This record gives sequence, C-alpha cells and structure tokens, in this order.
Amino acid sequence: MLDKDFIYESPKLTVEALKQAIVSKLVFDIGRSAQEATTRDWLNATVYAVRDFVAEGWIQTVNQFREEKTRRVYYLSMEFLMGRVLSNAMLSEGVYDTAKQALSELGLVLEDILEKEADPGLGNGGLGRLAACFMDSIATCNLPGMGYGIRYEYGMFKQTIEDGSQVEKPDAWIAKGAPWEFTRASKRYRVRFGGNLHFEGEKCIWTPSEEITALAYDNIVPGYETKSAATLRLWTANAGDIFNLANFNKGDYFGAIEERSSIENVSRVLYPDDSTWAGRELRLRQEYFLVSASLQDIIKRHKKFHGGKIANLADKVAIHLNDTHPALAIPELMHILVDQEGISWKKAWDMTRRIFSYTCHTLMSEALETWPIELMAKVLPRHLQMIYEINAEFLEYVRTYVSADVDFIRRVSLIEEGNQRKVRMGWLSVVGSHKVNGVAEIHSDLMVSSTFADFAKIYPERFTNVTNGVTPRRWIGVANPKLAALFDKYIGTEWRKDLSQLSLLKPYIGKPEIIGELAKIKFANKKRLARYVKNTLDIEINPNAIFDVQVKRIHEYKRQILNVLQIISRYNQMIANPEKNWQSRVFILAGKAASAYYTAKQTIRLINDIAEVINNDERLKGRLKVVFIPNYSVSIAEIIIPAADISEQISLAGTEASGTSNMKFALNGALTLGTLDGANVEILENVGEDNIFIFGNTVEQVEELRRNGYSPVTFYQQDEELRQAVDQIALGHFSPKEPTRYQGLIDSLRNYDYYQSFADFRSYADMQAKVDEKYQDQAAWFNSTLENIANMGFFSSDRTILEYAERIWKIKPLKLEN
Ligand code: AZC
Repeated sequence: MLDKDFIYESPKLTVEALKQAIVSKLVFDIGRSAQEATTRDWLNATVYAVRDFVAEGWIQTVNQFREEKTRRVYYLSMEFLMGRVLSNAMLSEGVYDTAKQALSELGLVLEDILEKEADPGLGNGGLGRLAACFMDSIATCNLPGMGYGIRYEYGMFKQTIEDGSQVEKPDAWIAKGAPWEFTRASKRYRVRFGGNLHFEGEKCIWTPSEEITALAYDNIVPGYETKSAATLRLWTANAGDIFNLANFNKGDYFGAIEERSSIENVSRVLYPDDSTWAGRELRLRQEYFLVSASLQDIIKRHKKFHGGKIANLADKVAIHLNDTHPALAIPELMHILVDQEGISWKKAWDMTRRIFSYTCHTLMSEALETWPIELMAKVLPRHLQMIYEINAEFLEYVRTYVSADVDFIRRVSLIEEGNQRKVRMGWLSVVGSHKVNGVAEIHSDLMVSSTFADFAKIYPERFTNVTNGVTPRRWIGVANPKLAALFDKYIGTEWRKDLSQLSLLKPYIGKPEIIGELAKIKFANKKRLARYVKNTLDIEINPNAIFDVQVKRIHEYKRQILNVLQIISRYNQMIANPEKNWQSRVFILAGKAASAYYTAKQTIRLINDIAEVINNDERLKGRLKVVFIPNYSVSIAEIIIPAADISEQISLAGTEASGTSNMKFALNGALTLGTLDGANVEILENVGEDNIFIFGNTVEQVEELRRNGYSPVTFYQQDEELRQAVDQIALGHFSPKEPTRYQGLIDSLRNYDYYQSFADFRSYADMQAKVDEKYQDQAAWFNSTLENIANMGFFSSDRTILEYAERIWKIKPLKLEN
C-alpha cells in the first residue's frame, strides 16, 4: 500500500489561527462583518480558510508533476458525483476538530455550517460516484492524475414527492456560489461543430460552421494525510444567452431543454438518465464538448512540458474513458494527430491505441450508445469520416487474421446497418483502446462471453477486470465518525489509507466489549436517521426495528418491485397472525427515476401508496413501517447508509455490473441480502456465507429459465402469498381512489416479468425470514457485522485505483518532496 514516506505531518494549526483566518476571509473576501454574516457567509469563509491549506499542497503537487515530467492519467467522465467537500477536506487536512472548536468560539455550530454546503449532483448514480471515489484515491495515493468533466449548471434534478409521485425540480447548485472552484480565465479553448469537408489531395480539410468556447474551472480534490491533491477540471460553455427557467419549470422537464438544443446549452444540464439510451443531439454535443476541450488542454500541457514535442505523447499520457460517453476522444485524437500535427495515419493510430483505455459499466444493451449516421454527419463530419476509416482498416484486419465470415464482420463493424445506420460507440471504444475492463469479476466474465464476445475473439488480451471499490474517507470517515473512532481505538488509524488493515479487527470477533460498542454505534446512527425521517416526512420510525434499506436508482433490473412484493406479503401475514411475535422492521427506500421512465416512476408511486396504507394501519402496532426518502443524493446517502442493518442488493443475477452501495453498506456494518450478482459475489467470497444472506437464481438459472420460455404466471399460481400481494396491487388495495392505477404494471409482471421477480420471490421471502431469526440474537448479529467489516478491506477504491495504475495506465505514485 502507501509508502510510509508520504505520511503527512498535519500543519500545526491552532484554533486561534484558524479563527482569525475565517474572520479575515469573511471580512476581506466576502465583505461581511461577523454581525451581519449569514450561515452561508460563514460557510464560505470557512471554505476559503480551509481551501488555503489544501491549495498549498496542490500547487506543490502540480509543480512536481511538471518538473518530473511523469507519465500521467487523465480520467474523462461525463459525470462526477463529488458530494459535499468541506468535511472531507477538513478530515484530510487533519483540521476537523480545530475548525469545530474555532467555529464554536465564534458562536457557531460546525454541523449547521456543513449542512449549508451545496451537494453538486453532477452525475446520475454509480458511474458518477465511482469517478468521485477514484479522484479521492488518485489524490490520496499520490498518483499523477487529473479528472475532466462538465460543469453542468443544472445537475441531477431535485426529486420531490407530491401525492406519492416523483416531481422533478431543477437544481441550480451554482447559484448559491461554488466557493471551492478556481476560475481559470486563461484556459479557454474553441470547440467546433458542423460544417463540411473537402479534400486537398490526400488531406481532408474540415471547415466547421459553429464554434463555442470552453472555459475551465478547477476543483481541488485533497488527498488524505498527504500534501498531494488532484485536480478535477470542469468545462463550462461560454455563451451569453440567458436560460429560460420559466420554460424549464413548466412541466416537461427535459423537453424544455431539448427545444433549445442550440450550442449555448451545451453545459447547461446533466442528462438525468442512467441506463437507457436516447440519441439526442444535445447529448452528442456535450460529449464532444468534453472531449475536444480536454484533449486540447492535455496536448497543450504535454507540449509545454516536453519542448513542443508530440511524438512521445503515448509514453507520457494515458487517457481513460469512463464508459463510452467520452469515446469521441478516439477520433478526436486522430483528428488532432493527423490533420493538425501532420502525423501519418498509421503512427497516429498506434499512438491512439496506446493512450486510451475504457471501462464498461453495464451489461444493459440499451445503455450502449449508438449515434445515427446523419446526426454524426451533421454535428461532427470529420469525426464520422475518421470512424469510417478506422472501421475499414479494422474490418480488413478482422478479415485477414480472424474471420471472413460475413455475419461476424457485420456484427463487429463499427457501423450498425439497418433502416437507420448508426455508429456503435462501444465497439469504437474497444477497437481504439489497449485495455477494456469490467467492474466486478462476474461482470467482466459476462462482458467477454456476451456483449463483447466477438471482440474477445479478435483481441483476447485486451479484456480484463478491475473490481470497483469505494473511498473509506468519505464512506466511513465522513459518514460514520463514530465507527471510524471505534476502528481507530482498536486497530489504529492506518485503515483510512490501507483498508486491508480492517482484518486487524479479526481477533476481536466474539469479544463482547467491541460487539457492544458496535451495537451502540449502530443504534446512534439509526436514531440520527430516525430524526431525519421525522423532520422531513413526519413519520416516526423505531430505531429498535431492523432498518432494511434499498437505495439506488429506480430501475426494473434493480427490482425494487421484488422488495415491494415481499413487504406486502409480510404485511398480509402480520395482519393474518397478529399475535405472533413479529420482528419490527422499517423498510427504507430512496432513489430517483429517469424523468421519462414511466415504470420506474410508477414504482415510486407504488412504494408511497403502500407506505400510506401500512404506516397508518394500527393493527400493526408500529411494527412495520415503509419510508421513501426523497431526493437521494450523496449527502443523504451519508445519513442513510451508516444506519442500515440490512443492505438490499437484489438485482436479477447478471444485470448489475458491480454495485458500490453494497460495499458502503457492508463497511458500515450492514449485512447484505442479495443475489449472486455484481460485486455481491466477491463480497460473499470475502465475508463468508455466514455473514451474508444470498438468495435467488444464478446467472445460469436465469438464462435457462429464459431459454425455456419463462412463465411468470406459473410462479404466481403456485405461490399463494405472492398471488395475494400481486392481486392486491392489481385490484387497487393500495390505491383505493384509483383502483386501476397499477393495472399496467401488474399485467406486465404477470405476462412478461422480464427481470424474473416472481421466480425469485419465494427464496427472497424465505431469506427475509432468516434475517428476522438471526436478528433475534443480537450478540450473534453484531458479531456477524464485525466479521463482515473485518473482511471488507478489499473493497477500497485505493486498491482499485492502484490496480488501474499498475496494470492499465502504467503510472506510478509520486514520492512527494517535503
Ligand atoms: C453503474 C452500474 O450500474 C453499477 O453496477 C456500477 O457499480 C457502477 O456503474 C460503477 O461501475 N452504471 C452506471 O451508473 N451507468 C451506466 C451507463 O452504466
């Protein structure tokens, strides 16, 4: 793990000095006196004071990278879900307690100030949050790396629940000020679109018809207990026009933006969809905007450090594609090298392939981007031209060395033929990269045997796996300070930088003292969540109940509906046998549905409808509650995850690439209730079957059912409890004012049930009964949670990022100068 030389001496900052710094920032940078300052002013003053510390090490790191001319990685991602910065930065700099004291002496409460910080939602879900964990690990591991993304003016929409249904509201996070960022007025690049091509001899000349300016904003990502800090550079489109918010608010959240898909909207709003794919022009422009500005910046920097030389670019630069979204970087680099730098096609292609690597984050075919040829021809004619050339050469190679089978060639072609011809961005990413990885073992295996099976024949050495991880700084340090303190007490503080040290907890398994402390911490975190639920939803939940949590994007493959069916069936049994000694449960769900995804939105409504009936049924005596927490985000996750007893990871086997909340929950002492899908499989291998509840069909069984003509109605007829729950929904038991509300949803389940919820229902419900049983013995339960935690050390994003660094990017941690 990390070299001991890097250990950072936290600055000898006194409370008095920090107090002065904060007040001075307040007066001179914000222009307010202490008397008139609002909480936001104090927040900004504190941010500026803390930022000064971080900036020092940051500037030093940047200088050192420059002087040493090290090979670097650039992580290109359309999404970065960074979360709030201040508490993480204070912990990284070792000034959290000092700041708390300083603020308290100024008559302020640190927690109130932290609450005011915006939580920029510049991402949808897993992929965006992973990118944020990676930035944290790049900084902490002193790796020479930098992130590039888009500074969306409107991030992920704010979700409110009105009458049980999701309503989307724009989230104007920048409007409140973004005190962490540094505007880089000198970093501006022209990004061009459209126009036409002509040839002068062999040379292709592109004359674009539109131009937009990209401006850079830098965000510092502090490393933990190291001077090193990483840079996340976000681009904004510089156009004068003012966005019509009234239009935006009128209803059709997305349509309103789409109408104005003119170039100045390019950094206006994040596409709020995580898994389906719609070929919209604005999105194509956004992707190119990111790629073009970032590559110009990368190349300018490279030339500056290397005496104007470009020939050694592939020795010094690695560029990573976070899914296919930035895949246009491949033809863009070719365009720069061939058209602008005058390098031969062959040499340029060789460099390109040495530079790029690509992570695939999903197996959902609907998430694989394809762009209609006409659209690409209109927006990026030169790039389309280059893709044709890349394809011609690639197919020639395939024909010569792999297979001349027409069907095979048609399948692997970068161009999908058919009524509408399209460019396949996934295929382009594979062809243009030297490494392609999946995000958990099972996913990487399935990728090779299904989505990319043909390509695995062509380039077998190209495919690999790097299992995801999460940063322990945020997901334990920030989110669960009590648990972090417990670890510090028993095993020292090194686990924050070397999570494998959690295994040092193993000798304490079975020791009542630590088990008791663990139970107390969980209870305190459950009370914290109960207060949050009471304050936001006015629902009382009992912290002595099992907190059973499923929080993630709402999607059919993640099967929130399976959870709902089980909750209803539990409810029915409790009503039928009121005298039984029922284990109290609180089912907590949260997550956003893509704004145009009808079934997902119906699912949210159904959850709220059943919550309404169940929470108000007095016969249950409060022993069963259902809560849907609105506006799931990084900061809300930080409250929910530490409070969970059960982590629901119940996607259909073979559908969830990895999952990362499964790791966060397990690290925070929840036991996983899950299928053999994504990283659950590796969690099982690490924690052992006594500390996890695994149920449901395996990938092979799922496929067999599908092959043999899966019939959900058979399962429905055979299982009385399932049938009763399904019928109740269908007959409007939970929507008495509109009994047919869920008719469509249920018809589709009874007839198709594509994600096989009915097939897994019985084993899921039975496993839930085992959960109740195990929870009866509190000592055994918390012993299991301890054993579970002690075996989770593998799932740190530091381990993940060091694997990328070594096996894919070929970059090394920097030895920092003092
Ligand atoms: C997600 C996967 O759904 C999730 O399983 C994985 O843990 C995460 O990426 C990080 O690798 N994918 C996305 O968020 N989005 C897309 C387009 O795949």
